[in-house]
Amino acid sequence: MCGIFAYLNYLIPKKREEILELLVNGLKRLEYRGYDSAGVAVDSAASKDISIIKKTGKVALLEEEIKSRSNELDVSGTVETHCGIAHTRWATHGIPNEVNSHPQRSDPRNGFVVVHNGIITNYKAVQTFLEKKGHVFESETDTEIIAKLIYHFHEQHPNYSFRELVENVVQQLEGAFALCFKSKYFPGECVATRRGSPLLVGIKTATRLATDHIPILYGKEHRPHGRGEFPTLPRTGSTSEFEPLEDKQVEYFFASDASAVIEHTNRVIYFEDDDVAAVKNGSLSIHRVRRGGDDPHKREITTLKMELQQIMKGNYDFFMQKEIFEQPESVINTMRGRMNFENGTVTLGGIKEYIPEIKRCRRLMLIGCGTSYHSAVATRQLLEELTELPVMVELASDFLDRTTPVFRDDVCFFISQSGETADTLMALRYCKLRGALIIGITNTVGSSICRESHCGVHINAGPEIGVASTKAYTSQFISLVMFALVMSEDRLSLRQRRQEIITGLKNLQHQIGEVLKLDNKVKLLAEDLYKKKSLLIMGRGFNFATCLEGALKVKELTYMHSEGIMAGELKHGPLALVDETMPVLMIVMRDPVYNKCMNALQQVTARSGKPILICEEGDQETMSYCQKSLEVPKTVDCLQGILTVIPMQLLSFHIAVLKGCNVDCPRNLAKSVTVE
Ligand code: G6Q
Ligand code: GLU
Repeated sequence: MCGIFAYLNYLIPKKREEILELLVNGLKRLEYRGYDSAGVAVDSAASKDISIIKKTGKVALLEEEIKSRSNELDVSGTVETHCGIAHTRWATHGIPNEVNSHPQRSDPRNGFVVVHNGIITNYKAVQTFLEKKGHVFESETDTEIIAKLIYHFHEQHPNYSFRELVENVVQQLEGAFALCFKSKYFPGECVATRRGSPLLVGIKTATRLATDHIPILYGKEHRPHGRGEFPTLPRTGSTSEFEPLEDKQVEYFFASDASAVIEHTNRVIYFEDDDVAAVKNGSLSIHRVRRGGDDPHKREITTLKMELQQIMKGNYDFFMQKEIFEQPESVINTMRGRMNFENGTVTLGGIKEYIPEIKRCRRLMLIGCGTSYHSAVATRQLLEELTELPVMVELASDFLDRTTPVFRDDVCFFISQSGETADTLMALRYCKLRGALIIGITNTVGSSICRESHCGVHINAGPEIGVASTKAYTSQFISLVMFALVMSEDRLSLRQRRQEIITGLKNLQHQIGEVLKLDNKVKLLAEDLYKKKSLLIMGRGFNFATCLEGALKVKELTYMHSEGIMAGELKHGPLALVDETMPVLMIVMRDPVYNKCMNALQQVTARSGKPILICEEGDQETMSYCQKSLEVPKTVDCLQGILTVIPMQLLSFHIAVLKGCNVDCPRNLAKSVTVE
């Protein structure tokens, strides 16, 4: 949800000013993840102490604060070896304010400072314990216990290394976390760890790295003993830290995701849950306390292919706008190497081996949140048609609330742009525990959902930075369509149907381009709508998901009430909302439910409603019922939702701009929802 960024330079002289700039820039790269406050901790100039600078609100405010304190921070001074940690917070415990911002500290002298992403569920018990020991808490966060607990262990075991102290701390923590620690007792060192929240490290050296992996060092099994006291782990002793480098000069960049690291290095290691990574004397080591059955012996260093420009705005004013207009390319990227339009075959490399098993399953379950859930709604009908299997579509949170029965012969899809959504991830673990086959559909290589799935499909939509999901939706949609095609490849009776879908996919890029040409027309509609209080969006069949997704876009971006209404439900309640003042948008395509949609249209106009229509290009007859319409090219019915959702993305975008809303970071929302 929030962002962690830490920078360690070893034997590379840097001005404090450069270090602070680097930390702030790292945070700027992570801004898109959503946050409410920010902070950094660096070595203080005058003494061995640590300076913490925190600010509620945007990173730019933190930057100003740092500038205003440049004398005190001695920004022109140079340090050869230094560790700085930084954070953007999205509050879960305690309101967004400076005291609650991170880094959190162990004591007024800043002995240990920590940044945290996630939630510690047992913080109350730890806090009570520490209060009894005389620790005085200053914030309302769950995080503060972490800083104080490490201090407590340090006082108990002054000989323990920084890494050993952190290992002891994480033994006591329940919940989800990614953590980065800094300490005045261990200058120039950094320790980072994760469980449930993402974290990686980028490594930069002047010469090539001497290795492509870091071995994992395992500690002894922890057997808790004692009451009331926190038992500590036996010392692992002076394990010789692995030295991966030929050249001792090195820089490390710890971050929640690669966007903050890529401008410095493309060599990264994604940490796994319970890895404790420590940098000491310029060397990185990765420890795990326990050795499980199939634990690997090393963590590979991955070379990232992502370019920085991919995550910048390009020629657009907003990331969301850029991402909407990227869809002709992103849909192609999703299909690249998978769709063979020449011979009409589809290959999904990531799940290929599992197809026979999937074909034998009892049912398909599609699970996700928000927009990702809508992509499941959008493709359910086609999946039912082409697989002839029962298909359940579930919101992850509700699925977990119901403790839904899941069986070994179920196939469960977890759809998530970020791959880190807590509810989706927990639903995944729930299903995995019950023996179901787990398929991840994500846009983030190396994300938790990716790693924990048995197999999966990367939607390859490229980084999506606008909080409102757009190109990820159309790519998720296409991924699921391709899956349906794979499942039906040997069905003679479906040959024609499959062929029309494959042709539809082939033409999509061009057709999306055509839909995007509606931009100006949509903008004019937005001018009519932006002062209204509400917008009802109606449709059914293959286009019902567009109504839900369109309404979600309008809500999140414009703060205007909007509702996606199943046209078949109109008479059962929503029709009461309709009068001459209520804005209504209706999707009416020449598909099998056309006549039913027309009935709904007439019910609306009979109540003096003046619906805006999204219909097929050139459908004069349907357009004659409405004053305003947007014509989109016709494609095969099951793909039409891709073309009808784009005007909705544009509409919500233009309304948001006209209302002066923050398009890329709508209030109260975050890109990656790593809490329940
Ligand atoms: C929509 C939002 C949101 C998102 C969910 C699920 O515009 O981005 O609804 O789709 O929070 O996120 P993931 O797809 O990353 O799991
Ligand atoms: N739970 C912590 C807090 O409220 C961290 C939240 C976050 O992930 O930013 O401070």
